[in-house]
Amino acid sequence: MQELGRLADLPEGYREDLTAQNLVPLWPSLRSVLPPGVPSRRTRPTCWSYAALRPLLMRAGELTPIEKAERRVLVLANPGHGLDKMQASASIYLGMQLLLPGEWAPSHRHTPNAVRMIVEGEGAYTTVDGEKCPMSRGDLILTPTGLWHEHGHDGDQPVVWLDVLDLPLVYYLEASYVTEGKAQAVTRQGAERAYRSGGVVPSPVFSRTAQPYPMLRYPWSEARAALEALATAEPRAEVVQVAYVNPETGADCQNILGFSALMLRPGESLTLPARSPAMVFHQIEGESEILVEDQRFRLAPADTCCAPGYVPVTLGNRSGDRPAFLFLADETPLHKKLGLYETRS
Ligand code: GTQ
Repeated sequence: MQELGRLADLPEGYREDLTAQNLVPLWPSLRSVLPPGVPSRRTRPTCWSYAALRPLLMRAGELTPIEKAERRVLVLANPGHGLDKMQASASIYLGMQLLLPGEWAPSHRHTPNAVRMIVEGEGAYTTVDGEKCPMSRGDLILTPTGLWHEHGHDGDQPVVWLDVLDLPLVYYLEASYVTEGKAQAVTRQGAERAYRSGGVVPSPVFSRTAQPYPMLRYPWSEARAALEALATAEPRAEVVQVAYVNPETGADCQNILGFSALMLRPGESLTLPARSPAMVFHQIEGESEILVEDQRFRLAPADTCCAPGYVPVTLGNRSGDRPAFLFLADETPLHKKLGLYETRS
């Protein structure tokens, strides 16, 4: 590839004349914005240990009352982007949120989409668009763009969940903002039960209007059972994985990030091919090993790691007699909508 002229090759006076007119020569930067073959990625393979994070999160509970935090969150920041950027990948934000018994995180709504993956504790709930969603380990709860949400806690132990947002992307687009609200009236509960039966969904013919987000809560007991059933029904399936979808359309459950759960059979190891989107892995149950570039992460329950796009990722179950369950978040819906999605072999 042809070497291009550098900034230093240009006379200083000329450079100053360009700057004075808010002009920049492309050629000294062309190879950095359009690198050959593979994009440059700031996203570094990074792992966050729950055992290391948990005491720091509990300490935040002592140091900062909920009224002074609104959302008491420690952000899982990728050092490749700079910790102050608070992002795990180009489009993914991750945070561990703590709610103590009796606390309330007030209602608001914002443009970025969020989901919560419940990590520990019982008795908390989040109310999304009037629907009260109880939180238990492994449940996935959606908070799509623009929907009111607040978190409460009637239990007696700390509750922790992992927030996954497309905040870095929406912020980059200069489209990120919040609106504060007042406590919501609960108008629904258990709406996800309408989608529980295999292959049938509530008929839209008479009374229902198409809802963009018909299902807000995906109980782990159901997703786990689906994975086990899939492993049994298709014992030779290369990957035992289920996607969290809009049950009325079968499409991704949110617009920008995609979510799935994956089961590694006892002793199983598999390689996901290199694909353009960055990915996040969170260990729900069991123990995994994850190989990304030159990094080897050993995940225990509640550990979380991320991988940049365009590299293969090898997943292994560290146990020979128990399955391992992972929650995955990635940028696939976004890449597909933008026409950027690629798989490489
Ligand atoms: O719980 O609404 O981690 O608004 C970041 C921003 C959580 C939330 C985060 C938020 C929330």
